[in-house]
Amino acid sequence: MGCKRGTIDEVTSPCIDAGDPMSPIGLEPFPNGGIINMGAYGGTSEASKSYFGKPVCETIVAGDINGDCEINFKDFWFIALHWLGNP
Ligand SMILES: [Ca+2]
Ligand SMILES: [Ca+2]
Repeated sequence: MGCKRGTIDEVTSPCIDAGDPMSPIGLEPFPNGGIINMGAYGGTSEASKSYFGKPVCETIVAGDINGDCEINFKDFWFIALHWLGNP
């Protein structure tokens, strides 16, 4: 993996959302992509925010789990992934 400890790149970091999908997001600020970041800051309030190639939506839509401003199968996938799961 190209995710080196201490690498901080707000936009292109391969660490963003590269953690275990089953791990709790922790304190990652929204939008956090629905997946914990890899690296020293993953799951903390210092984690890099996910980047979707467009400005972050200003209104947080209920049901938009990963914060890409759209409610689609990806959000359902995140819900299903953690459905009845142990945090
Ligand atoms: Ca994340
Ligand atoms: Ca979404």
